[in-house]
Amino acid sequence: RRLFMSVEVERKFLCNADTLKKLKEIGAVCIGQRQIHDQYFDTPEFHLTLRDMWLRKRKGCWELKCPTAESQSGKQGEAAAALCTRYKEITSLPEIHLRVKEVIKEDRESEAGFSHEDESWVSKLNLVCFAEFTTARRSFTLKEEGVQVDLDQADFGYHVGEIEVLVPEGGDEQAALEKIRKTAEKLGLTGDQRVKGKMDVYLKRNHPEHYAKLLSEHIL
Ligand code: V4E
Repeated sequence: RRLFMSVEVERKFLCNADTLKKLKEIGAVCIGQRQIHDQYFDTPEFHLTLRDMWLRKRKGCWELKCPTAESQSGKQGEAAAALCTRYKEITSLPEIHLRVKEVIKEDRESEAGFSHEDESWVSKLNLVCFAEFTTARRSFTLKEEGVQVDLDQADFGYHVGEIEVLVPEGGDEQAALEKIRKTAEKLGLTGDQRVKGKMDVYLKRNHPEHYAKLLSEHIL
């Protein structure tokens, strides 16, 4: 299970016909395959995503991914770190609600009788679902401690891999970056280009206006 609030350090990569073979060669062990259905929410004015905040419902649970102080790893770091993203993952609903409300501000007056029991907070904050898709994910663990590789196939036809390390709050993010760098090297990843995530491809196709806004603000 995910920790209450951890930082996910991640590097995406393009899969090819060799990826599975390579994973086996370096001793990666498949730990499962599952379908993930995600619904992403934002206001019609994009209050959240324009701040690089990603609110989603996955398997009936709310999750919020938001930038850390040093989310853009590579800005001052080495080139390999520039290929990684770092996001705080929040899974406590009261904490999610607090952060979302903070951003959307109270143009929308205070809600008397607020409760997490039902989902009225979603509509009260004018949050609507802007993206919904299902991903078939195969996950692998590596000998390198704490490193997981996911191979994702989204239902809209995009295939992407991720090397990720979850760092508990206050943990060593530099060590995580180093583990990811080593794993990428073992997998023979050569490209020095950032690889697009599923959302990037989804929005470009389905919501070009939203996509253009995020591009112009350097969020995607
Ligand atoms: C953070 C983010 C988004 C939310 C989805 O994150 P992502 O890691 O792409 O999805 P997924 O399904 O792999 O989540 P996990 O199961 O690992 O928690 S959508 C866009 N972003 C920002 C972003 C970015 N700017 N650049 C890259 C390479 N990735 C994500």
